[in-house]
Amino acid sequence: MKTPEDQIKELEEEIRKLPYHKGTERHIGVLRARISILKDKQLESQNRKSGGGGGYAVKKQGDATVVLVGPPSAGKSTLLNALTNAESKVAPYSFTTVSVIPGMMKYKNAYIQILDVPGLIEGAEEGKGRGREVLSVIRNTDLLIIMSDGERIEAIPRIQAALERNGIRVNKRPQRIRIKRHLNGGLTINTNIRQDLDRDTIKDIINQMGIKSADVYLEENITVEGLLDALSKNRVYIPALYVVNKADMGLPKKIPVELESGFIKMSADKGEGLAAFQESIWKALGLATIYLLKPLQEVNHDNSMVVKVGMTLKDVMNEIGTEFSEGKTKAKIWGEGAKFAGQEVSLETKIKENMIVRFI
Ligand SMILES: Nc1nc2c(ncn2[C@@H]2O[C@H](COP(=O)(O)OP(=O)(O)OP(=O)(O)O)[C@@H](O)[C@H]2O)c(=O)[nH]1
Ligand SMILES: [Mg+2]
Repeated sequence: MKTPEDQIKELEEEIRKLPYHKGTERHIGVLRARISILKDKQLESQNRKSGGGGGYAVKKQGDATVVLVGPPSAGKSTLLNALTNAESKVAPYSFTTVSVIPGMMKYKNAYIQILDVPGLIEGAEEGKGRGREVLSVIRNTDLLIIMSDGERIEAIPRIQAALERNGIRVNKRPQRIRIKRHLNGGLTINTNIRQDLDRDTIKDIINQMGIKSADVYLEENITVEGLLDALSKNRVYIPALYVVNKADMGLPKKIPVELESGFIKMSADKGEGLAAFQESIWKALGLATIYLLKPLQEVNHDNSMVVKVGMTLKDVMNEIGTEFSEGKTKAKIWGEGAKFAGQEVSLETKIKENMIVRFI
């Protein structure tokens, strides 16, 4: 019997041989759907094998979790030690770190957990070493730092590609596709937006993924990739920052396209660029600090709280103790976001970094 790996290889080979144009689009779409199903099955069985009791299971702690990945000797442990209380072994040879080392970074009242993981992602697909477990740690993080040095900058897109092959979408968002499944009635495709893909192609792909009856709403111009992602259970979407370490040794000569939108330079062992890096983490995680006042308290910065950008005052109220908010229906705000000191606002108001709030 053919293994799933063989089947995937055969299907990929078939796609490679086909020219891509309108006439083959539908057939290629179906083949890609079949590959997607096989890969999902692979991922599921690997996750089962590596799940439960693995030595890498690290409890998530703090306000958010960040994972450092990169090729061996990029300086991941050096960086972790510089930012946190951790003491991860640093050495001038590869694969020094062999398990997940957690550290806690305090920044602007927030506790951010940073995990230093072994440089095992490339090759993880072949089930090598404990790469599988590293991938499962990455799947559960809030932010990824992909780190290399100037000489090996191409390791960054290579690692990103390896993550993508494992269903981890880096710096992407899911396409806007909604699927309402039914027991019968066939497939209907609903959209107000011009689609590059034919309806028949879209229907064939959805059918191939095992959905025979559903109302499908396409709220943007979808791609085959986006559709397959929406139909798969295994996709995660993780924001990432790119870091080029060892800037003291020189910067890369050629910048890969993935990094054209920006990257962070630093020298972890000289402590250069670390403050800007911390601020980038804070922004990428969408964290903000607000200050809460008790009912009769004067304006002060005593009670800080770490929240997520985009939260409303009502969301904040639902997260805090009653001493600040019991029976309250509105709020007064000071500082950032307030038109004047003590402005009265509704609970639908969105928080801003450094806002001072009293519920009334
Ligand atoms: N020149 C220079 N060397 C650095 C810098 N940061 C780290 N190093 C050195 O690079 C080597 C590897 O650093 P580690 O922190 O052990 O690297 P790692 O990424 O944790 O490596 P593995 O655990 O093997 O994956 C050590 O000799 C560090 O002293 C830097 O900013 N500049
Ligand atoms: Mg290390």
